[in-house]
This record gives sequence, C-alpha cells and structure tokens, in this order.
Amino acid sequence: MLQATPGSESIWLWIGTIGMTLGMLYFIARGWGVTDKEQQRFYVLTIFIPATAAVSYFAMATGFGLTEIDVAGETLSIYWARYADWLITTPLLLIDLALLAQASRNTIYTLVGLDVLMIVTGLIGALAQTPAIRIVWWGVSTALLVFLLYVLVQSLNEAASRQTESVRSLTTTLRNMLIVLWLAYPVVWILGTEGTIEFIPLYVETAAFMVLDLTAKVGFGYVLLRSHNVLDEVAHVD
Ligand code: RET
Repeated sequence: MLQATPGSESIWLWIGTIGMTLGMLYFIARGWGVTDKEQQRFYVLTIFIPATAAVSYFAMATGFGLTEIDVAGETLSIYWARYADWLITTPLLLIDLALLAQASRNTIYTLVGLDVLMIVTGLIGALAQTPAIRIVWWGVSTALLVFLLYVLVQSLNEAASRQTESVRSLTTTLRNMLIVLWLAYPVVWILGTEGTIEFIPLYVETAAFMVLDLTAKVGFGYVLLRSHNVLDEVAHVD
C-alpha cells in the first residue's frame, strides 16, 4: 500500500494516541474491582473503544494509516486508518447505548448495519478519484447517518420507557451527546480535505477529528461508566 509521511498535523495524531491510551487505562482502572457480570459488560465494551482508537492514532501518527489519492490533478492526503477505527468503535458505542436502554436485538442489528454501511460508503468516498463521485458517496453516507439517528431516537424512546427514571435520563444524555457529536463528522469531512474544497486545511481538520473522537469515545465512556448505581438498575430491571 502506498504510504506517505505525515506533515505538521502529526502533533494532533500524537495527542490523540496519548489521549486514547490514557482513556483506556482510566476505564481499565475504574473497572478493575467491578465484579457484577452485567456491569462488566459495559466495561468490556467501553475499554475496547479507546483501545482500538489508540492503535489507529498510532498508525496514523507514524504514517502507516496515511495514503495519497489523486483527485482531478491534485494530491490529497487521506488518513484511511480512521475508517478502520470507526468501523469497529462506532458499532461498540451504539451497542453500549442500546444495552443501556435494553433495546431489542433487532434494533441493535439495524443500528449496527446502518452504521457499518455509513462508514464503508464514507471510506469509498474518501478514496474515490472524481470530485463529483466523492460528493455522491458523502451524500449516501450522510443519509445513512440521518436514518440511523432517526432509528436510534425512535427505538431508544420505546425501549427506555420500560426503564427506571435514572436509566432513562442517562440514556437521554448519552443519546443527545451522540447525536450532536456524530453530526459534526460529515461537516468536517465535506469542509475539509476530503470534500476537495479544502475550506478547512488538513492541519485543522486533523485537530477537529481528534477532539471529536476523544469526546465521542472517552467523554461518552466517562459519562456512561461514572454512573455505577444507574448501571446496576439496568441489570436488575426485567
Ligand atoms: C464520514 C464520511 C462522510 C459522511 C459521514 C461520515 C460519518 C462519520 C461518523 C463518524 C463517527 C465517528 C465516531 C468516532 C469515535 O468515537 C464517515 C465522515 C456521515 C458519524 C463517533
């Protein structure tokens, strides 16, 4: 695979690597003494989220996760390793939230299916060589995201209505965080180097994705895991 050398944006990739590693260590330390099997589920899922991202950020910072694509006579630096990270971690985030709300298996499969298609179509868009085709893939991926968020709101409302008040309120907080953060990704993509207008230069785009990734993974995980008493209630409803 064609590898390239990261430019000055690598500072953000190193910060991302360190942030994800610290997040992972923090979740491991928090979960160490947890013996309740149901609570452990949330820890297992939530620990693998920053762990996967730490690997991806390290790969990007060292140039492995970077390739160059020629688009209409211009060379774009594309960090493809992001998509490998997102392909694994975004389903884990959705499963975390769906388990909290005790959504049905079919809901989980639907959310994960839409999510995987969203990331794969985004990756194809990032690697496509014709500007118009890139935008079409972005449109497809964004439509999948909007549909995913719609299904998420509908199904969580329904599932959470069977939960206790505190589980419902934690579900709503996390759901709102997820909606706001996830909607920012297609915006950064289309305004950044991937969207070819390069309204946002690669240096700023890399910083923006790093802040979004840290908040959507470590911030989200922190809010979920800090509420032990609430996680207990999830386990004991039924
Ligand atoms: C892409 C491509 C352009 C269109 C859309 C995208 C959506 C990406 C999302 C990523 C979420 C990542 C998270 C990562 C870490 O925690 C792929 C940028 C819609 C929603 C939450």
